Amino acid sequence: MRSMVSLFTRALMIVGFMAGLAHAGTTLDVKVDGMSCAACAVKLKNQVTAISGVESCDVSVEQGVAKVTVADGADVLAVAGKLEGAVTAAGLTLAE
Ligand SMILES: [Cu+2]
Repeated sequence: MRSMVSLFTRALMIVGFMAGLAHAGTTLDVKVDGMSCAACAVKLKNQVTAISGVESCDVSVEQGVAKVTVADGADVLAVAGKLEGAVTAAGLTLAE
């Protein structure tokens, strides 16, 4: 099981990656392990779009990636910090 320190570091890495992109429509690419079919993608999309501040989420099962678009004016750090929980709730795991 991952430590909270690890989760926090991951969130910081995601936010750091897009630090220069503090505009509306910022997109985070989240790599996910465990997706095998369209149902996995739908579950993940539903979990991610339920996060406050997420405008949309497009999931590619083939690439194992969820493209998360953060809403205009949303707190990107808060969104990033909730992504792993959404992935876990969908029965999947964040890729290392
Ligand atoms: Cu599936």
